[in-house]
Amino acid sequence: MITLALSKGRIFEETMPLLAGAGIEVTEDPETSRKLILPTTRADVRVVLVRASDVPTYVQYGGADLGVTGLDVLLENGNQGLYQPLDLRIAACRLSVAVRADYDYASAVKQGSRLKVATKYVGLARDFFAGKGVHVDLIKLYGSMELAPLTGLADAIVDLVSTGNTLKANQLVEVERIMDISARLVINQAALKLKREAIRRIVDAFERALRA
Ligand code: PRT
Ligand code: MG
Repeated sequence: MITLALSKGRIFEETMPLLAGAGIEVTEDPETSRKLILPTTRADVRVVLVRASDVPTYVQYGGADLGVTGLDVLLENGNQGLYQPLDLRIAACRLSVAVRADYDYASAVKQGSRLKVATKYVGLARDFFAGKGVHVDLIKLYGSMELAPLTGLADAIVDLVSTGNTLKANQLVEVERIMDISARLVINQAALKLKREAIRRIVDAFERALRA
């Protein structure tokens, strides 16, 4: 049995077309089903649904053989012991700094002001601002980062942006692009050895789908 860890939402939806090429289709809709283990059209492959930030943990400790997770999650939470053979180029976005449209970020940076930055990505934000020599007070949030500058909780946020619509709807502007993000295939090292053939077939299917 091969167990693939996915998170509901964009990762699940954008992974499905890549699996279809291997004849793997999930036979239940994760949005309506309450099951956390979903069967597929291949008797030897199942999907487990976990929180996006839990995918690397499941794969690292063998709760799943492989998984699909954002580069943001891998870089922020560590990726020890995970084999990462493929950039799947799905769930694409960028990690950016955003501020209120009326906040003069460039001047604040130039003057050496201490910035209050709210983010879920404390590690990535710390590295980024340290690299620029900007002093920051980091405020850890678990969601709705966009609210922080609007309420005075922070001067800036570090968050993922894809269309930019969420920023726009909240009168925020993107002032720096930290890095491009996409989803990666991750594989448990032991599974790679013990279930080599079965995993190889799935990786091949992903590769074919990427080339197509
Ligand atoms: O939602 P939950 O708390 O369970 O977990 P999650 O937010 O980590 O999961 P999910 O499914 O939202 O995201 C999974 C992965 O998708 C992330 O780890 C990223 O690698 C990737 N991804 C791609 C995104 C986005 N695009 C994205 N736009 N993740 C989140 N967003 C959010 C962003 O945080 C912001 O709030 O969407 C909003 C901005 O979108 P636009 O289109 O308005 O710019
Ligand atoms: Mg989300």
